[in-house]
Amino acid sequence: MFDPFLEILNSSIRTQGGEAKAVPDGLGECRNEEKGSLIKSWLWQVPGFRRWRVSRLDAGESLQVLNSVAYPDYNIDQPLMGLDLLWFGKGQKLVAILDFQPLIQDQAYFDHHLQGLKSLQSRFPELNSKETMRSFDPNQYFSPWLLFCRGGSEQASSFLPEAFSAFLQCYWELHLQNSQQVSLIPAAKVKQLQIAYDVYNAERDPAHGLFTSHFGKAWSDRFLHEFLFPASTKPEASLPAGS
Ligand code: BLA
Repeated sequence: MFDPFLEILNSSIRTQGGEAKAVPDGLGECRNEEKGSLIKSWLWQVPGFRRWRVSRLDAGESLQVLNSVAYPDYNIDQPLMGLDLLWFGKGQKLVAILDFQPLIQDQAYFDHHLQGLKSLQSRFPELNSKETMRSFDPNQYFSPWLLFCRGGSEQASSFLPEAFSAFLQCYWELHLQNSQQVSLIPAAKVKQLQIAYDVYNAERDPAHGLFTSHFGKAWSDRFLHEFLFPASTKPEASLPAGS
């Protein structure tokens, strides 16, 4: 269901000079024949970004996911680009989250980086739902104007395609602006904050159970710590032996 979105994302990355990079061994693709599920991931080298990852989970009618995070270079203090589109076939439920994920929760930083996103939120009121978050803290790494909706299939086909393209366009514009000016947050601090993002998200990621049920614990642990959030602590380093 999200293949057109994946196509738009990958081709927009290419247009910006993105080049595909190797995904760590064994993590680029994993299949569960019994469940008919396949997860595929891509890594991109994009000018101005130190890392851009994309993953797509296709479990047929039952589950579809498109997930991506872009980490700007450390000398650019702009928010990370985060998107998570999910379709659960059983309940015919769409969950769509598109955000410029701020490094810090600070009004001046918001004013500087989030004007575009703010106007997108008013352009697409359907994505303005004041949903409560169950796993995450909305005040950590989410912006006040994140585009968020829980809905059904009509939402996925009506406004979401247009909102998705507009969102990407807006993020590229922000990136262009930021590439031409000096960051307010020093690079060493940006690095620290991006690492903290990975640590926080590896702890909270609501997808880990889902990955485990499809692809097993060993693969899912590696995927979480080596691909999704590589700056997070490796599980063997943080857990007591034997746990
Ligand atoms: C929620 N994301 C979820 C859920 C799942 C995933 C299973 C719970 C669904 C629900 O709330 O009904 C799935 N997350 C994934 C998958 C990957 C992943 C498959 O990382 C990886 C391939 N999540 C992100 C990013 C954002 C994000 C980048 O990975 C930011 C835009 C947001 N996901 C996000 C939010 C929720 C969510 C806000 C709702 C969680 C909550 O209610 O607290």
